[in-house]
Amino acid sequence: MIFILFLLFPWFASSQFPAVCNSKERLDTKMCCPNNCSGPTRGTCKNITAEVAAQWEVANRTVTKILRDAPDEAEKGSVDARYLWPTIVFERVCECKGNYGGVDCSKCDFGWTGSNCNERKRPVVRRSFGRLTPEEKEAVVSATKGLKDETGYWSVIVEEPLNYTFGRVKLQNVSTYDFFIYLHNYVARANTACTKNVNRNVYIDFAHSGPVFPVWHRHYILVLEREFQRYLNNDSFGFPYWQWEEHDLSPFDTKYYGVPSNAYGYDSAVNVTGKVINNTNWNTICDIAYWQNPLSCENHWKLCNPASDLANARPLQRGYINVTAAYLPNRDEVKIAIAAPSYDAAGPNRQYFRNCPRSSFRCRLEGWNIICSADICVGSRQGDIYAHMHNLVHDWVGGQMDVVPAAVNDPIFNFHHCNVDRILESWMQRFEANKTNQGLLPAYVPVSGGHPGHNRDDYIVPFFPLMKAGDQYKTANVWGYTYDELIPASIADYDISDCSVTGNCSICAANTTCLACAPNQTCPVVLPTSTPPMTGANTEGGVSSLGLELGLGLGLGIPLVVVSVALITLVIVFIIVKIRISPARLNRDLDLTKLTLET
Ligand SMILES: *[C@@H]1O[C@H](CO)[C@@H](O)[C@H](O)[C@H]1NC(C)=O
Ligand SMILES: *[C@@H]1O[C@H](CO)[C@@H](O)[C@H](O)[C@H]1NC(C)=O
Ligand SMILES: *[C@@H]1O[C@H](CO)[C@@H](O)[C@H](O)[C@H]1NC(C)=O
Ligand SMILES: *[C@@H]1O[C@H](CO)[C@@H](O)[C@H](O)[C@H]1NC(C)=O
Ligand SMILES: *[C@@H]1O[C@H](CO)[C@@H](O)[C@H](O)[C@H]1NC(C)=O
Ligand SMILES: *[C@@H]1O[C@H](CO)[C@@H](O)[C@H](O)[C@H]1NC(C)=O
Ligand SMILES: *[C@@H]1O[C@H](CO)[C@@H](O)[C@H](O)[C@H]1NC(C)=O
Ligand SMILES: [Cu+2]
Repeated sequence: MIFILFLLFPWFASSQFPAVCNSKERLDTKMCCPNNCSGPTRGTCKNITAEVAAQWEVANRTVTKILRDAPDEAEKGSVDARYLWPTIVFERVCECKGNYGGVDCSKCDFGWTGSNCNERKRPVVRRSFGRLTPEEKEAVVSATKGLKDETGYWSVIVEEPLNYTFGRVKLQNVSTYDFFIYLHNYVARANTACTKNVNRNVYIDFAHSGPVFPVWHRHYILVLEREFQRYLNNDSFGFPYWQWEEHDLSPFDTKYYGVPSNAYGYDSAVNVTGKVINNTNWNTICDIAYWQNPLSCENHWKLCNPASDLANARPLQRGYINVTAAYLPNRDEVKIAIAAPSYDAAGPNRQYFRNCPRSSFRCRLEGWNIICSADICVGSRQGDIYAHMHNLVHDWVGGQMDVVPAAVNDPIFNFHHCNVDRILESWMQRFEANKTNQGLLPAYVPVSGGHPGHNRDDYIVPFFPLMKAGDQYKTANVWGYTYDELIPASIADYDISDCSVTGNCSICAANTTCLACAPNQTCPVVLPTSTPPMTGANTEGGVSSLGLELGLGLGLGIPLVVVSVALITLVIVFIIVKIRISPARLNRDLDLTKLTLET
């Protein structure tokens, strides 16, 4: 029965927005309740305006006001539909009962199966790309191309209303893969480049640089995995991860996703050639911020229009564009990240952003904190303070991957983020697996006061059907998947607060002995491998906030970092000195016009 429904309404697969809601009537009535939500047994069509308004009431008002007043801004000229998501577009949507799911409740929620969706789905196993059989790798590669070429499931916003009483959004039906590129582009729209004008000096992003980062991307991979399962007609397909902490380079093969490039500099990026990717076969979209001046607000603000981008599609590229010396983080750095005691933590001005206290797992994972380990030490107070962990991997790949709004054009993005999710799961399991700490998974924070989209009860923008950040914050088994291998936390969580004033120390032991140095020294210190004490200490490293005060971004200042790509026997170390931007820029207050980026 489900199967027949599926054939009849293939576009009910799930999420922004089901293609079937791309009709004048549905847009005019602001109602997206396909199939009448399979009601009354499975779901009902509900007006969510009051609920969404209440959520936004508790969010940071400075940001809410900027978004609300958007039409006043000459640069924008239209309403920002992320505001009160998704009610600018649809006010009535399906609310599914029990474990039913999907936009019309005809499917089961993640992790459930059976005709009544009351049986637990046997968890799919997500494995390292390198450990897949040649046939399995081949299936992933061909499905990537298949999803790039199929349409009929999704539609995206290509025009927003002129103001709150006049005009409607315009949707465009897009290919399944392009839908994912778009999602990521849309959340980060105008995040950095527009901080001075459109966003009035406030960094606004609905997926990055804030508490929602780990769960936003967890949800993203779940939705993506489901599309691969559908395309491959294989319910037990687990999305593979790129095990970059082991410096596994197996996805980078001309047989698969093309080779990496270590060319440095914006102009030296190279075109990617792989099995399904070449100049004519893999059109990029939403990449204007990559191709044109990434610092231009207009390029960041412009809504992505997949159809018109198609007309002048450019090749996918790789190569360092802005970080002097990127490298792949290693296992010890990941272990240090996993040692964090809290999910997230507010900085000195009560903000959850980049200047996070050391206790914040989210910050360590995303890559805003200096992270050092025995054989490699990154992080310099003078240099690339933002280039760590997840951020750094984006830098290492370069090309579109290194510019937030364009990043998903490179399919490597997905394998990277699956690994990021595996690190999140490793961190969660530290608490879950410890019997004495059962159920003591640190709480999702904040409940209120954070930027909209980042609070516990906020709907994650721009997904559809709707999902709350705090609801997504659950271990993988709840969502019906698992990893073949997690990373154990076996490194003590050093409290660097005591020696945060000693210029060159990046990581210090609790007794203030400096264990690793920055910026250009490697400290051959072997970190102890004891189990981390879960102190819950909430200390402020002062590192990132210093960077903010100086207005440092990636590539600003004098980055001096050691690059080390180790392939069992091969170790390449090189140091590059580069002065990126004139010192005058450093004097500006809170200049966040970072051009590379952190997805
Ligand atoms: C939803 O409810 C609000 C008031 O609560 C109302 O203004 C709006 O028209 C309703 N929308 C729909 C699509 O029914
Ligand atoms: C988008 O695709 C859906 C499903 O194929 C279709 O019902 C709808 O009419 C299309 N909308 C437009 C504007 O092309
Ligand atoms: C489904 O996908 C998994 C990989 O996740 C693979 O091992 C299995 O062979 C696939 N099953 C079929 C029937 O293709
Ligand atoms: C990349 O492809 C574009 C468009 O086909 C071409 O103009 C350019 O020369 C290529 N760049 C390199 C480095 O091959
Ligand atoms: C609200 O957000 C603004 C902009 O990011 C920030 O400066 C301010 O500190 C935030 N307020 C609170 C109470 O977090
Ligand atoms: C401080 O701690 C480090 C690492 O645990 C240790 O190697 C060092 O000997 C200690 N120093 C002192 C003075 O106790
Ligand atoms: C380390 O970096 C500083 C500037 O950050 C520079 O003055 C010094 O010469 C460098 N030392 C080495 C050994 O490269
Ligand atoms: Cu991202």
